[in-house]
Amino acid sequence: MLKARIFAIAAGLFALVAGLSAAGAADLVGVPVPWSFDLQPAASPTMERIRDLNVLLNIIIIAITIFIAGLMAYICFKFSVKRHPDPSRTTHNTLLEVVWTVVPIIILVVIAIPSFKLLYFADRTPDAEMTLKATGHQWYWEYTYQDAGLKDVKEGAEVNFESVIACRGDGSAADTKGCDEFEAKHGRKPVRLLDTDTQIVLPVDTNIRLLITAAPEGVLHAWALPAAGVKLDAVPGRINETWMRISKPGIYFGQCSELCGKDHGFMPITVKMVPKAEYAEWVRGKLTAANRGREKSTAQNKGSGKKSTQVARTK
Ligand SMILES: [Cu+2]
Repeated sequence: MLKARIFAIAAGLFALVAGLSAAGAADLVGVPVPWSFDLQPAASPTMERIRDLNVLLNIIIIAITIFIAGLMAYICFKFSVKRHPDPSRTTHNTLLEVVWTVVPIIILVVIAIPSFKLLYFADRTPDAEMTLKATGHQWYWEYTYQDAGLKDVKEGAEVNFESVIACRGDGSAADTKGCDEFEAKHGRKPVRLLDTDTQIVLPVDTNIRLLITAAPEGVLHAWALPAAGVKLDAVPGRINETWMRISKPGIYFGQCSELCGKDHGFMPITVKMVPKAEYAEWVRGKLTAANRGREKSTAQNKGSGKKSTQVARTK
């Protein structure tokens, strides 16, 4: 009876959790749901490997915990004063000392090998198809498509925009304004503290090189997109590199993940993954506008004798 009831509760909990993770895997990825746990569903090869490593580590941790707890219970029972009034005076046991030194070393090696493989895998991709640079400011992100990934786009063309939190959504009058604007534009309420006024649009099934840095006059930030397994420090005066490849279209959420100051909690990251054709259309629209501005500023710079600020494509 009791067994059946425990089984029913466990099955119910499992169904609830499975349902919630399915809900989390919908169009909006990375939205918090009540009672959820575990990592976000993997959307990139890096995240798949992070999840695998997580499973391996959990198996090792649980096995060690059970072994140590069992050993402690056995010792407490077997060698209590009542059952073992006359303790042994043994101080050394060579075999035991070798075992308890060598076994942890083997465990660490078993952990280190996949860890290093994963570190190098996430570090960079040998064949990046496009390059996105993210710059952390106090307190928002700026994005530059240094290489938009279109073969026919001329050198120096790039897209640049700032991405600021859509609204803080804490209910105060000043904050609801942005929320209403967002809802009018997107037809849904903004996800609290995760939606931005300008989404990063990226193509699916593309190796995207990510360059992460922070404004020279600013502070440390970290660009993180959990579903893609990306979390990298944004350091003033330094460019860190990583990459991602996401296959499923959708809107992915992340946040600044380095305590950076008073508005650390208000600099989210919103990535919209779209089919390649849709991305090409979007980026072309942005490029035209960007180049028009660039041509104008180049003409002005020439007039004033300044050098052009064009940036060469990274290829
Ligand atoms: Cu930050």
